[in-house]
Amino acid sequence: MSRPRLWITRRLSDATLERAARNYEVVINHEDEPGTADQLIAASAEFDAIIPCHSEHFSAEVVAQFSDRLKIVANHSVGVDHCDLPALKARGIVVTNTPDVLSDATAELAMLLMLGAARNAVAGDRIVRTGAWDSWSPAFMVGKQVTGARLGIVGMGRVGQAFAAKARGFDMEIHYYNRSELPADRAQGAQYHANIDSLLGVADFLSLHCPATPETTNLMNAERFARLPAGAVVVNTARGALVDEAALCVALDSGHVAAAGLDCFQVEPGGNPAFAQYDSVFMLPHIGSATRKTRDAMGFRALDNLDAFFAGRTPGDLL
Ligand code: 8YV
Repeated sequence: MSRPRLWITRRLSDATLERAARNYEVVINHEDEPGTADQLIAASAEFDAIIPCHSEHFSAEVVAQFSDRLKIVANHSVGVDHCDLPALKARGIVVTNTPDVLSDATAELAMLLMLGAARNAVAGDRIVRTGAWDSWSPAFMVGKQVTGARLGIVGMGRVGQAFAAKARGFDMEIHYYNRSELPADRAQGAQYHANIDSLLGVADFLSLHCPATPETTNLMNAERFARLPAGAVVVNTARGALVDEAALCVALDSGHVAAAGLDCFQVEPGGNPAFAQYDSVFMLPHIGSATRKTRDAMGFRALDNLDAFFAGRTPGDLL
């Protein structure tokens, strides 16, 4: 039997590409540019499977133009807000993602952003790097202490729990809002809030770990920023859609939000140039899961899902 034809839309890790080539007839997008709507539509006629990233958009409009050949979209991401799942399902196309394997890497980056935002990483790095550091005083670059502070986590799924585990190392008092309360063995002492407004009231540090859905779009708006304790620090490693960026600027201007650590933006790539004026905003370019170990694990997880599908089994991460 001929091997299934697989399109890999971006340059995945070498180990992933080597493994994929052993079992599939693979075409790799070596240019590493995001796949366009036209490319996706054309690929649906030429390939049995696609491994995309969050940079390829499977909108209902695109999926409606697919041919019948494409059988599975095995995402190389945990987030699937770039996929119209009902539209793909209606076409009989199987969709999978890569949960678990990126939780630690993303939680590490959330910790980096939280610490960097709280402790003047942007201004501190610049003043040393540019040779402008010419004085010192006890009042110089005084930040907000993380150790022992109250942390509010929105979305206590796999990444939220991994971040809580790391925050326990800083003796933080952990609170969370989630659709449902976690069993005690997974909550590990974190205090549940049945509604987000209750959580915001205690969140000296707030970290977002929920998916982007129509319900969570602009979850953090002007009203919700105002509910945070004065001087709160906000961290987002989930999706840019969760934050009303204009409202965050207003909250930063007033000082009500003291600082923010952002890996995700409403517009990607590119981010929001309005944040450049704030030394209190520590930014990274959507690299939460970008470690060598995690990239291999994400690629292998996507291939595990493909292998199961083509062996006639249900993929482990079927959505
Ligand atoms: C990835 C992510 O870098 O998995 C996700 O949802 O946002 C990131 O970890 C990206 O999606 C890779 O395709």
